[in-house]
Amino acid sequence: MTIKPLIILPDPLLREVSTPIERVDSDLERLIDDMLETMYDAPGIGLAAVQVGVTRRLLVIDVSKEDDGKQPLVFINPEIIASSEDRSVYEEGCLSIPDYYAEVERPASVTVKSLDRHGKEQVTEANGLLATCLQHEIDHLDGKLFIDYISRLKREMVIRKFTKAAKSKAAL
Ligand code: GNR
Ligand code: NI
Repeated sequence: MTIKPLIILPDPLLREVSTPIERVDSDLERLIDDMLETMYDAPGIGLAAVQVGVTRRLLVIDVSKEDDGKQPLVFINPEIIASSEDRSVYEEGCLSIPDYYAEVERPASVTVKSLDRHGKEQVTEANGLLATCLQHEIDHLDGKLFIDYISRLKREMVIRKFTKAAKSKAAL
């Protein structure tokens, strides 16, 4: 297994719409394992394939507490088929926007249809942190970031800061 480098803001890849996965084969299995290793190493509670440079509709999540051991979840071609009317607010962060956090309001519960790592259809009813994380990750597959939900002023400040950081890094 391999820890892959993370794609960081303002990389335009983060704004691409990822394409559906057509075959669950051994190459995909390897990508899933690399994504899980990359997520645990970061550490993060979720990771979309685009964050390791692969614009495919695949994400991994683990929202378990440390004491309960690892509980990796894999979602291939995930689709939100139902969302609750009631909302919840979480302080979100993103491995592609390191060290920036902001509160985001989203549906408190969602139902997600996807394929599991064996290509079998699964339906997941999520609430709490898992519901927020699933929505955050599925947004990535559509080129959307959590900073799209904050004020334009704050968003532009964050983008400017990361653009400057990328430029000074490139100049080295
Ligand atoms: O590690 C992560 N934590 C997190 C916290 C609140 C809401 C969403 C997330 S996802 C994030 C990892 C990440 O960037 N996934 O795309
Ligand atoms: Ni993210």
